Amino acid sequence: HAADAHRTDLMTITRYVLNEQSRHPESRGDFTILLNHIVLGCKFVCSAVNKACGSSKTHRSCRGDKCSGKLSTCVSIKGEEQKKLDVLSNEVFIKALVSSGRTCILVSEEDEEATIVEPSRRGRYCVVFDPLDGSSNIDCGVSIGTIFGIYMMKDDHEPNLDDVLQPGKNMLAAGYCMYGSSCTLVLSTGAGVNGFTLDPSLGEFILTHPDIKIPKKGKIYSVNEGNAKNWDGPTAKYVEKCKYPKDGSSAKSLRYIGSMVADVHRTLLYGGIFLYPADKKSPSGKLRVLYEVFPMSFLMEQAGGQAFTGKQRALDLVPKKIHERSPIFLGSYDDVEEIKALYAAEEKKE
Ligand code: P6P
Repeated sequence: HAADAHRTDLMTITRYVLNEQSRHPESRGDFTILLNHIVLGCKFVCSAVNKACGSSKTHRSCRGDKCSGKLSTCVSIKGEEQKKLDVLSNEVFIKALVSSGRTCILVSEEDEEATIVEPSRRGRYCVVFDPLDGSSNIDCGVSIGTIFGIYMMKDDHEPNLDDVLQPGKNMLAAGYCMYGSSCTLVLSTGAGVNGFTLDPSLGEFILTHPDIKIPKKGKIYSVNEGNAKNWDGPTAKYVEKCKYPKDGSSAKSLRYIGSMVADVHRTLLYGGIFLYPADKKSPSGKLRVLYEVFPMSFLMEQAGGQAFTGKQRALDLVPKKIHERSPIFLGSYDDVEEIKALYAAEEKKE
């Protein structure tokens, strides 16, 4: 009957978080309420992203004549004027987070300024998020995703940017929701990493990947080789080592999707290393600290991997601006150790 029990003993993400909640008797269920609102946003975006569209004009609420043939620029929900999917996703998450009544400041990749929640709707949590990371890939069907991180406000004062300009190690939770062949939400609340898959018939995220641990060493490296001419010494040396290992081991495989959530999800499950280094063109790399680097680094550490900026442990970084960028090397513990050694050797030379 064990199998039956498994089938009928549905561990939904809400039940999982409630169980987690019992580890924090002082909390008043606020985190569960907050997470439920994030989950609601993910369900909405999953639905919007998965509507068949393009020139087939099969989009449920497509307005035919005005159809741009591109989902990324045509999501007309309830007759609203056509909105880019990432703009719409951002509005949905902002509204869901404010209506949770548990947040006080929000930082979104889509908004230049942080959102300070009006006093009557405020709670103690600060959420940093990219509502639809990798959205440039949507028209070719590549998996994209929402990435988020959650801080507690520093103290009971008027919320301000200091509440979100905290090192990533202060995050209480982080996660991503990947919109691909299935909708998978990967979450850590600081006690390991768990993956939940949306069961469309139930409209619930069900625990499908309990206690994810990243392999200690991997056979895959993931980087945009098109930037090779701009890399610094240690990155160039490391990638060379992946391709032409000197110790007789086999070369690593290159897998690069160009959508961070998809590349990180594969790295988490299969092992290996994901790199977005600094280069001559972008001395701070491309990826954003608060809502790309920190959440993914938090998850990697919680899964037994690590994350490095080229200078320090990624989660020790203290951001000065909400849209600040950083180079990032994250993944299997041993693989990141190797590139850390190359940067340390370079530093000794200087
Ligand atoms: P590049 C997508 O635009 C994104 O922000 C991440 O999702 C992805 O990892 C990265 O940029 C890809 O950047 O320069 O390799 O195209």
